[in-house]
Amino acid sequence: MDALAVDEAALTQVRELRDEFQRFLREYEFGMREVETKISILRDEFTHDHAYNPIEHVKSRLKSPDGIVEKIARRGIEPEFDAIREHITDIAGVRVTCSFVADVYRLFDLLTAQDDITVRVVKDYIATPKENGYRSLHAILEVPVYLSTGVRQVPVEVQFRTIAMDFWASLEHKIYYKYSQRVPAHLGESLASAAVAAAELDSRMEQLHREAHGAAGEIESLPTVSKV
Ligand code: 0O2
Repeated sequence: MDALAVDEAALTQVRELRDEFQRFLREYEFGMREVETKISILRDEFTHDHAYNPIEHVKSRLKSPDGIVEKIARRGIEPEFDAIREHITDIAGVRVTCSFVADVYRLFDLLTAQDDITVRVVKDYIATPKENGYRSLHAILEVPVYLSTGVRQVPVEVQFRTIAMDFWASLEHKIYYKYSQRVPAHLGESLASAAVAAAELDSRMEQLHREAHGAAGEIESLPTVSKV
């Protein structure tokens, strides 16, 4: 076999691997789009039928190839597509920022009650905040994605949080990376106390909202899962 033939064979292999990786990532992108659509339908329905929008904003992201490789190495996962599928469940991520804590749980209930959604894991960092003060409700949801080759159950990590939680998490994330993951103690303490202040603000704002809008604006008066 001459050198040119060997190169061609190697190149073909690399191209096949690239195509397979792109196909692999596309499944997550489709899963993410399914969840985005579900959330956007709920948002539109709330806005039109209940004159109330519990969602402030929605952000989605696919984990970067570098991020996937870093997690494979950190967790000691077999570098095979099936193993990655099984062990890395946050390749597709959707973050839903809500107005109030009650909306966070309302949205979570409405989404997870849908028949085609399977809840794999729930981590309630609002009920039990992380030591550094981080709050959010995390869920790994599986959604069916219908491809020409059949159906795939795709995991999507959905994070539900309030604006105050999002503000805190975004600042903490910047500080964490600025100090290369070793946040000085005094900053860590300030962050933890800022997280408590943010939670208090959330609760006061929700109270104010209820007082201002009375029964008509009561978050509890919005439809429950069973009525949908
Ligand atoms: P990115 O860029 O947001 O995706 P692991 O995923 O292995 O780190 P675990 O237990 O599987 O850990 O995930 P967990 O606890 O559900 O949290 C994963 C994601 O939640 C993180 O994703 C962050 O988005 C967010 N998160 C969790 N803890 C914190 C925190 O203390 N501060 C902030 N700012 N965000 C947090 P990634 O992959 O780290 O980043």
